[in-house]
Formats: sequence, structure tokens, C-alpha cells
Amino acid sequence: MKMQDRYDPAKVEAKWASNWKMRKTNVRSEKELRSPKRPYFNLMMFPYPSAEGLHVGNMYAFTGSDVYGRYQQLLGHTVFEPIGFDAFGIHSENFALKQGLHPMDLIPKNIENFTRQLNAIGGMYDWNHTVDTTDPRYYKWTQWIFLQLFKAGLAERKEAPVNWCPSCMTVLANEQVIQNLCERCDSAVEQRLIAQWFFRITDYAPRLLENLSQIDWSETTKKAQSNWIGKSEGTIIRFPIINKKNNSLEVFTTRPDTIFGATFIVLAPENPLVDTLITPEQKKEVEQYQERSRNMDLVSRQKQTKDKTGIFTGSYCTNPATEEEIPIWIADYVLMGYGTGAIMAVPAHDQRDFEFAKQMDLEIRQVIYNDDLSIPDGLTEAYTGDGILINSGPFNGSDIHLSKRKITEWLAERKLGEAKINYRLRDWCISRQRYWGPPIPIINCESCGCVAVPETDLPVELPRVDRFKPDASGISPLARISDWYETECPSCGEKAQRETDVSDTFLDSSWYFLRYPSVGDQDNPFEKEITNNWLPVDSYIGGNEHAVLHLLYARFITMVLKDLGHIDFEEPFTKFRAHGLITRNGAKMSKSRGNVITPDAIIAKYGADTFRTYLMFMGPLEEGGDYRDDGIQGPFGFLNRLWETVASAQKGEDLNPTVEEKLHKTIKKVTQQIPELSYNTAIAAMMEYLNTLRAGGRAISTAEVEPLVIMVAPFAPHLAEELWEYLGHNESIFSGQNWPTFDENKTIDSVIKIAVQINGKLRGTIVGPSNMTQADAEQLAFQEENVERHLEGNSIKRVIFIPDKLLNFVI
Ligand code: ANZ
Ligand code: ZN
Repeated sequence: MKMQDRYDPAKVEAKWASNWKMRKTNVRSEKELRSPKRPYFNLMMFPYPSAEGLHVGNMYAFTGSDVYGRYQQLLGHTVFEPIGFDAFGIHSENFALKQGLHPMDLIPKNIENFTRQLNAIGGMYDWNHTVDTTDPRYYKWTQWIFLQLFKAGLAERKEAPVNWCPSCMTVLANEQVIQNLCERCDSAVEQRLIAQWFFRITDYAPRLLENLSQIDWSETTKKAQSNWIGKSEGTIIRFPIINKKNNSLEVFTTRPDTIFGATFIVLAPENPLVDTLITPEQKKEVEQYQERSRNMDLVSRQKQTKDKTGIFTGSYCTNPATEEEIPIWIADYVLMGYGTGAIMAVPAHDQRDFEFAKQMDLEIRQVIYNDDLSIPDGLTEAYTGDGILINSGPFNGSDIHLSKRKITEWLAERKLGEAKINYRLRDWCISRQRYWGPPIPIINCESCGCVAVPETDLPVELPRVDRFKPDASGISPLARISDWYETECPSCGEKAQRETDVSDTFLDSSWYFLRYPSVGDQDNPFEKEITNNWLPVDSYIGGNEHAVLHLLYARFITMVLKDLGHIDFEEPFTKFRAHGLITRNGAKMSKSRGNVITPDAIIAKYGADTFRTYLMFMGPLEEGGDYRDDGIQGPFGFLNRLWETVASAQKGEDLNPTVEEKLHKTIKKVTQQIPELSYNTAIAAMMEYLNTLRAGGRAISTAEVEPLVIMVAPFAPHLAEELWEYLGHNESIFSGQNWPTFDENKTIDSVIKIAVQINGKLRGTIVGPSNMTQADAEQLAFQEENVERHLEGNSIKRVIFIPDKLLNFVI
């Protein structure tokens, strides 16, 4: 074969795209799925196919993951790299509404466009194993999963206060409310009481938290999950209610040590106990206040504002520690959904209680003392620091940490309380009163209650409905179609009605990775043998915005499926790395700024290989980077020079000694940096090597260029294939274990000398490789007799180390 002298990316890329397709390079065959050789499941987050097409942010994430997958393939793994479409949900539905289209017409078009773009970027996608969550052959199994949870008692319908977005006209999960606003449309969120389906993810809170220590995930992601799960160790304390025999109210506190300072009680306005506590005089005001807080969302109620509101119920209870009568109030800063929906207020040591007490003129009694505090003047704000107990009867003088335990024990002995672990995590509300989702497979029967649709009747297909716009009633659009929802009860055969809510898109994406290798199986959601071969996922790279939504739900569903005996592992993703974000010329990329990059135009101009290489060259993948419009020239020049160099290389095995040393160093560096996702430094090392190779205008041998072609392959796969073929190989560069190896000895620089001083006086020299660490240099210095003698009996105060030059001990 002959090479053109000029690098023509469009031609090369078209050739290899069709070649891969023809040779099925990226498709895992039935045989490979069943008896794979060194299988490696390389996952990336599947996109929702928007009408705008893929943006640079998507491309960045997909390329970052694809580079990793291709690298694994070159190491000799059989890599499975599927992609699919998360096409249900409010994004698509809202867009369709805006454009006056039907999602059933819109989605296939978008998927087609996405597929074209995904192919253009050169990912090694296995298109024989793709999923579209809106395909009944897929959501049949999403519904099946719902039924497994339902049958296991993990799905339940209950009335619950929910976040309601008046603009999207839908319920939002807590995770979708950002500072009181709807994540999607920025409208202020309200609270509503609706019957909803919940998954009991809270049952799994301890395990979801504990397992975090066993999985290799980005620290930031693990931290976000652990905060979200929010384990809190505290005490339940019972306060007997005055004039109500044998009745007491329970509070949850993390500060039982402050009980002697609890001067009043506050209940959440919606706490059912309130009704039994209101005295006739207070009835009107309390009910007005309850009404008022019903209209507030849960998020802003937790805000730290100085203005506290609340109403006295008229009732009192006894503080079991002081035996004093203290008033019971209601206030919206106490939430029903956490702890017991009631708190003991300790204004001296809790800031919210402090502000409330100031506002309502309630007693503030200090019970923790610390030298920094002056008691006589009183507190100007809550004191939340360390200290010892005062005004606390038998516990005076003991420190707060010890007192927490002692007071909890003291209460437990009197049956007034006990230790309790609480979690912030709430149950997962999975029903949506919208159209564009899989119908929840339940039939509501008057006599039998909620009955599961028989598995043999799945899928419950989403009918094509033209009036799918939600309205303010909060009732699902499907509830308008009696033809669809009128049915028979599978249990008693009487007239019954289908559930008209659809499920959350996060349910669709909680198990898609399980489906990929088993796509096409009509009888099982995932086949046992294939699943065991390929799962759990080896590497998952995606956005950290999914840390507490998708990634937590996927872990939960996997754990449940394990417990129900459907799979053998409980953590879906062995390794997860969160990629960073990219900006453009320093600013966030957004449509409103008009600075969004259209990948198509850049690919048309420079080719996908240059675009990929540039994206990966911007910075470490986990940190993201800044897209500078002129930045692409560097990588473009690099690939052009590589082309030229290979085209002019002479067939031969000879390695120039300088080149050889540089080559081994480069292989070492690239091999170390790729798994760290420091693609930018790997690319920089390859650029340097190419410069070394081309320096001096000497003749270059094919043996000198071939390893570079392989190392470039994850970044510029089409170009690498073309050069590989040119170098005389018939098989794809990705078809074998082609990654080059390095010889450690050849990566060591010629030896250097370092002067060793003690208090500035030369006492010896050490000899070793350049770039020695301080620790290594010290190690060698201590072995020098003269140095050792001068150091003996002295302690080293300071060490000055100048790499490759000097080591000075100050004694
Ligand atoms: C008395 C106390 C004294 C408290 C003190 C704090 C400081 P975490 O760590 O988040 O679990 N609390 C309990 N239930 C609540 C609810 N439903 N709504 C609002 N606040 C609630 O926080 C536990 C603390 O948050 C509890 O400990 C309680 O206030 C408050 F010096 O009880 B504490
Ligand atoms: Zn029935």
C-alpha cells in the first residue's frame, strides 16, 4: 500500500469507520459473550437523546471513557463498550410539548442523529448491544423490576408531602430540588400531599453507606453519597405530656448531653400529634400556621434565616432531666420527614433554637461551659463548641462526649429514651404524574387493593396519546383515558383500574448496564451466564452530577436484585471516576451565552481524531479543562507530523540509542498516566518523543515509530489504524495485545552526583539516578560513613534538598 503524503482525516476516518463496521471490530459476538477471554466491561453514562444533539460536554465524557476502553483493548482485554439512550422522561416530554410534537415521533429522530454523531466521534461502541429505554422490549423489564420490589414489600403506595413543580407540573425528588427551585426549570417548588409510589431505599441505607469503603470510586463521589445518606448517631428521648396520662412525645437529638438546657419542645406543624395538643384558646392560630406552612417547600424551611416563626400549642410536657414543665410549640424549621418530627430545643447550644427563643422570648439556659465563654453576660449566639457540663445536676463537670453516652444510659435505665441511628436518606419516590415513562404495572382493585400485573402480561404498553400535556390537577395524563385504564383485576376478575402514574426515569437508568450484554433476550431481563461473565462493570466514567441520584439508585437496585437471588454481586460498578467539566475561554458553556461548541463543525474541519486528542489534552480528565479555540492547532500539528514521520520511516529494526532511552521513558510514562486518567500528560509525553525522534534530521526506522502509533491509538484510533496498516499489519491494531512494554533499566538516566552537607560543610557525595526523591537521597546519605559519623548523636532539625544537586542536614 502507498501512503498519500498529506494527512486527510476525513478520508481516513470514513475508511476506518466502515472497516470497523464490516469487520465487526467492536461487536461482541454471542461466543465472546458466553466464553470471553479476559472480559472488560467499559461503561459510560448513556445520554438522553435531546433534539439539539450531542454537545461538547457529552463528547468529552464519552471520549474520556472510550480512550480508557481502547487502552484496555490494547492491553489484551476483550472490551465490551456499549452505549444506549435514556430516552424517557421530562426532558424529552417538555421539548416535545414546546415544539408541538409527539415524543414517539421525536425520539427516534433524535436517536438517529445521536447515533450518527456517536459514530463520527469514533467510539468503539457495540451497536449490536444498545438499549433505548422507551422500547417496550426494554421497559417490559423495567416494569418487571418494579414488580420484584413490589412483591418483596419494597414498593409501597402512601400519601406523602412531595415537592411539586408548578411549571413542570410534576413531583420532584428531593435531589431534583436545588435551593428551593426546580432543577429543570428554576421555578419555586411547592409542597403537596399526594398518594405516591415509594421504593424503600432507606432500608438499605446502612449497607449503601458501609459498602462505600469497599469500592474504588472517586472520593468526591463517595463523599457526596455518604453525605446524602447522612448517618447521624443520636438519642431518642421521651418527654411525658402534662395532663395526658401515659402519653409522651419523642424527640431525636444528637446532643443528649444538652438535655438540662432543653427549655421548650418544637413539633413540625404537620406532626399528627399537634391535633391532640392544641388547647381551645390556641386552636385558631395553630391551624392558621399549619395552613401557612403547608404552602412552603421543604427546602426553604431548612434555610438558616434569622426570622423564625412559630405558635405555642397551649400544652406542656416534662423535661425528664430537670423535671420542669416546658412549653410545646410548633414551628416550620422542624421537619416532619426527619427523626421524629419533634425536637427538644436547646437555645443556648443550637443556633436555630437560639434565634427562635430570642424571637419568642423563651428561656435560654446555658449547660455547656468553656473557658472562652463568659457566663454573666449571657450568650450572644448559641455556643456549639466543646466543653464541660454545667447546670446539669449529677453530670456537672463531665465533658460533652462522655456525657452523651452517660446521659443516654441514664435515660435508658429509666425507660425515657435509647440510642438511635438516623439517616437523612428518604425513600425514593418513583411515581410521576406525567406521560412519557413506563406505566407502573399495578392494577387497583376495590376489593383486592394494589395488585401486580401478572408478569406474563408485561409490558404494560404506554399508549399513544395525543393530549399528553400535564395540568395543574396533578393527575396523570393516562388517567384521562378510560379505554386504557379500565381493566379486570387479575386476582378477583372484577372491574378494576390500571395505575395511571408512570415511573421515574431514574428507574430506567438504574439497571441499563445489566441489560446491555443480554439485549435481545425476550425471556429474561439479563441472562445469568452472560451476566456473570461480564458484570459487575469494570470501569464507569461519568458526571459527578449523578453522584446522589443515578449512582445511588443503581447501587440500590443492584443490591435488591442480589438479595432476591437474580444476580451474584451487590455493587454494580467496581470502579467509578467522575470526569471534570469543560469551559470555553474561561466561561461556562451554555446556550444562553451562545458559546456552545458544535462538535460536528470541528470534526468536519479537523477530523474526529484531532478533536478527541485535543479534548483529552486540555487537562486531567477528572479536572476538566478550558476549551480554547486556537488550542486545537497543537494536537492537529502533532497528528500531521506523526503521519509525515511514519510515511517517511524506513523499514528496519534499528533504534538510535538516544531515541531508545526516550522511547522507554515515554512508554513508561504513558502506561502510568492513562490509568490515572492524566491523558494530557500522556499526550504531552508522546509529543516530546516525536520531537526527539525528528531531531537532527536523521533517518527514522519503523521500529522507532511503531510503538508510538500504538500509544496514540486510544486517542486517534482512525489514524492509528491507517498507520498500522501502512506498517504492514493486516489485523486491526485493537485486535491483539499490542500495547508496548518498557524496560525499566532503559528508563533510568545516566547517574548523577549529589553533594551531602552538614550545616553547610561538605561531608560526602552520593551517586544515583537523577530525579531521586528526597527520601531516597537521605537513605543513600545515611549509608555514607563520613556523613553518619558527623550526624551521630545529633538530632536533625531541618533538611534542605535541591534535587540532583544538594542535600544539607541542619543539626
Ligand atoms: C437538641 C440539640 C441541642 C440539637 C444542640 C442540636 C444541638 P443531624 O446531625 O442532622 O442528625 N433535629 C432533629 N430532628 C429534626 C427535625 N425533624 N427537623 C429539624 N431539626 C431536627 O441533626 C440532629 C439535630 O437536628 C437534633 O439534635 C435536633 O436538634 C435537630 F445543642 O437536639 B438537636
Ligand atoms: Zn380484585
